[in-house]
Amino acid sequence: MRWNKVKIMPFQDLREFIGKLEEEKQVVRIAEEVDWNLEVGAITRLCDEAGLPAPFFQKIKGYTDAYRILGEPLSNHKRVAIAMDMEPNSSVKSLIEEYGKRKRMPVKPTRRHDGPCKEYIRKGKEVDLLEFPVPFVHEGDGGRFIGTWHLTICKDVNSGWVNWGMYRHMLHDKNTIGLQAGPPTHVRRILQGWIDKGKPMEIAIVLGAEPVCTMCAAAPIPYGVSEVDIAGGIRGRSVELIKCETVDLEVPATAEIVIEGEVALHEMREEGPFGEYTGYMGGHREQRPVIHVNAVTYRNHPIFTMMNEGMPVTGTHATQSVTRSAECVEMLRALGIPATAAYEHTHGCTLLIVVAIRAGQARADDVAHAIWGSRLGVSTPYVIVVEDDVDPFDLEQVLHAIASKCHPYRGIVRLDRARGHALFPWLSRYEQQHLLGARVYFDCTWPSDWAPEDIPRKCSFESIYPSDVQQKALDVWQRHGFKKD
Ligand SMILES: Cc1cc2nc3c(=O)[nH]c(=O)nc-3n(C[C@H](O)[C@H](O)[C@H](O)COP(=O)(O)O)c2cc1C
Ligand SMILES: [Mn+2]
Repeated sequence: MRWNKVKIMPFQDLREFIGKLEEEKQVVRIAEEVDWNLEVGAITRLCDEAGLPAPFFQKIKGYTDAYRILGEPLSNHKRVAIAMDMEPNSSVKSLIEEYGKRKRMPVKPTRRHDGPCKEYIRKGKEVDLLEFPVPFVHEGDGGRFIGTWHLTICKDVNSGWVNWGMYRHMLHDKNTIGLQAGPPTHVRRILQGWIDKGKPMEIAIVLGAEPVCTMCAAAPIPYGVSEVDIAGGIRGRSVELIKCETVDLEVPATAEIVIEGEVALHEMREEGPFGEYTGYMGGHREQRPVIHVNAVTYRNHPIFTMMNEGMPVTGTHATQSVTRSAECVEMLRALGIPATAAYEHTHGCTLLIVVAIRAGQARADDVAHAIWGSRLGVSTPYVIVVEDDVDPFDLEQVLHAIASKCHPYRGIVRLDRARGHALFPWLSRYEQQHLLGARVYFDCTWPSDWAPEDIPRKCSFESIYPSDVQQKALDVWQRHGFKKD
């Protein structure tokens, strides 16, 4: 199979990736003029709702055709597979396995002194973010959003470790933007370190990096582990970095747009809400940190990237379902828990994960608590644990396991007073503000104290008939023109 080939051919930049998407009919150039105010949003939302190619807008109202927008770059598993140089029709299971395999071989970045992201440099008073066609995405958003599909880069002020993440950025005006990032995120912890030292935090926001970098920025990688090295591993080649102009940070050299700035020390501004990854408007309008922009650098004819979150939630979760499922299996196995597979279904919108474990060799409570104790688990309050006769990717099998193996009282274990998240839709406003959440796991494993003969035997073709009888049945059906796949 093509994706088992040893050599990966990574994309050097977003433009090469768009070229490949064009070959695979996964992008459509939209030549007619569209308005950044809601029209770009409506077209991108329909793209996710109807499973359409990524819209590549060539002409935005009020802007020359030098400024373009690419919507939904990685909003289905086909485009994720293409980004990873895999067969476009690869199953999500194989994407997860391949991501897991490649991330075990991280590759350190290399440095460049010159790169396309420096074709235009605007500093100080020359900075005008309204130069870019920043979209007003959903009716009801708190403003135009400049950061919806990007990398946010900052550095731990004490250790020098560099973090890549993705946190929404609302545009306030021509040189200030917002930051919305809850306590589980690394930027939040790093920002606290700078505040404790009394220094404004340096930050860089990158739009239109080569696609794997952006995917890895949003992956739940532990504190202290470098997302840039993981991105190098997934690409099979180092990421090329270049120094920023005004902050002591480095960014991918082939990026389309780089925004450099500082998070003001004692200044907050109203930010939000925004149509969110849960499929609802989220993040009430509240006082949130402010970034003062010192410089913007960009390529000739820059391509602004964006992701329209909403319901159905397939867009954002095309990448999240891959990276988070792979991270979960790796984390459980590192703890000695024999997880055979895990899948964070796209419509669980990162709140729900299904984990399969070897029957009789692990306990559901260990699985749930390991997940909740990890970087991944803070945003995943629903855990469903099945045994390895159930395929966690198959929702019908998972539903059957819940109905047939999970005791309605003892099998559903609830935890009150667990950490919540400001964007969990089922929390009250007060609970969202104070991060007062709850968690639950569904134990769909047979109780360990049941005698083997008391465990109900599954009554399926493969489990109930001897192999010679199975073969006979297959032969009979085949002679009648039917095949079991
Ligand atoms: C499209 C998209 C938008 C996101 N927006 C936010 C956000 O606004 N705030 C936030 O805290 N996390 C957001 N996330 C999730 C974080 O990127 C994710 O938790 C990531 O692990 C953060 O990186 P970190 O672990 O290095 O902090 C978003 C993810 C995606 C894919
Ligand atoms: Mn991180």
